[in-house]
Amino acid sequence: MPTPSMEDYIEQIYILIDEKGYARVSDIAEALAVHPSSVTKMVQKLDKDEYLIYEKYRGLILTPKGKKIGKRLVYRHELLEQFMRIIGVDEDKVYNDVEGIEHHLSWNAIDRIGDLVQFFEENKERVESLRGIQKQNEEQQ
Ligand SMILES: [Mn+2]
Repeated sequence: MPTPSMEDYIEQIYILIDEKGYARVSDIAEALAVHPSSVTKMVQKLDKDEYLIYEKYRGLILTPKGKKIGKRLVYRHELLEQFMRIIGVDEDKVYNDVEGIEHHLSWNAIDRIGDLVQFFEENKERVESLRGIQKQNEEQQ
């Protein structure tokens, strides 16, 4: 299993390739706000662990294993953002909160959160009813 830091890289590389067709070391460094030399180091490790293939002057491509996990990591991030919005977290906190928790939940918890999101998505009255409780609680504070 990749470490949290490896997960951040794989997730970002997957997004870059999905959006631009390629992922350069400089783009990855910018997206993750890290030094390019850290990216090179991590990319070499990811290559060694067979998540991607890195050729110095030709860029990098994800292996099937890297693609599969990248896709899951992006799904997990998006699901958790959806979850945060459903439970009513302030929009300006959603992204950072997801970044803070995404690596620390089991896939079991992710699947159950998926059920919960589905439960609310299937019937918007459920969201309204949750908002009612939230309003009550905020008024009591
Ligand atoms: Mn993320």
